[in-house]
Amino acid sequence: MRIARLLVAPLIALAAIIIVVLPTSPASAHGSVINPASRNYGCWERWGSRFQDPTMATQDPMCWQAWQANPNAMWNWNGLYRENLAGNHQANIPDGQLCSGGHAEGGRYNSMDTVGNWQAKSVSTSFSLRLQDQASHGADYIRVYVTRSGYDPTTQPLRWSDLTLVSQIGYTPASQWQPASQGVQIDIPVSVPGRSGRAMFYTIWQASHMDQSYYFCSDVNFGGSNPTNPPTSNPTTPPTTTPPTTTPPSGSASCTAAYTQVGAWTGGFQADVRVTAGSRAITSWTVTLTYANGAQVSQVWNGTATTSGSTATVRNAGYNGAVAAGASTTFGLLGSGAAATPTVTCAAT
Ligand SMILES: [Cu+2]
Repeated sequence: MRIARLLVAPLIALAAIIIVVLPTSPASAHGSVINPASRNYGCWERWGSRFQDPTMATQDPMCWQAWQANPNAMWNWNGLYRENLAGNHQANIPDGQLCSGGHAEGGRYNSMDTVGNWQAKSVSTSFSLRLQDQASHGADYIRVYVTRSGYDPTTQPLRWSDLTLVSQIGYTPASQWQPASQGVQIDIPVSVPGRSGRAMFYTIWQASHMDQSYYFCSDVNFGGSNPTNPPTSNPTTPPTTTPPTTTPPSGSASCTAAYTQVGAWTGGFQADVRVTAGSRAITSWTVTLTYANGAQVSQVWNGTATTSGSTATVRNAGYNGAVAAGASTTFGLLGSGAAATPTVTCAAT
């Protein structure tokens, strides 16, 4: 008896350690639209094994900003849900926040709302959308919406008014879904005749085990061809890897920064900033942005930011500080407040 207890206690401790050390696969419950992949499932699928690879910044910049914002949004690709909304999805999820489920899970998924050129799956105008339910929750209902013609997901935040319901299923317990490698999956036929070009599918999955509702943005390209991933043909040399010139420096290190707003919506905006080295190569840069109207920088990628009220100081990331004379690199940002053009300064070493 006593010997057994002595043996069991260390075993329990060891088991606890093992559980803590092995969180590599996504949390076991829940699910996602896996085809066409939801934004975070796609980023996890494409980059999960090399999420710190800086080539992602140029090959798949929307995934890059998402990984920079919060890697847990990808590791937990199956956890983008809200609870107890009683079916009032529109009332609880503001325009511009649809892809994060209205800042679900304390904001873990906010980067899903970032407007930009997310990788889009090429699909025909008639196909089946697949939802994987790892925990066999089943569905009270699943609703699939498509964005209206003319909506451009690369430049416009998603609003409820952009969506048209194109397919839905009613109460379907997990026993009626197909078996999957983990849990069950279901294919929902979708037909949108006449569509072409970029669009987004928005799927609401109301799970059956409790009032738990899931929200998925899937980027598609009707009739397009799928890029190989990562692109292997004709890679562009990212400015971040341009080696500094070896000619002796002339003059002092300097840089300029050009600010371009790339999207704006109620209460927020997105911008790119291009940093260009002066007449000699630089090894680091610091850009200061000040918004006179009180807007604030809330998120930065390809740089690290410190903010003080409406002033943000953005320093280069580890991989894009070195810029050859006359060459440039860019970083991106999300702001909160009304869009405005800030005063911009650039300093280099
Ligand atoms: Cu679940």
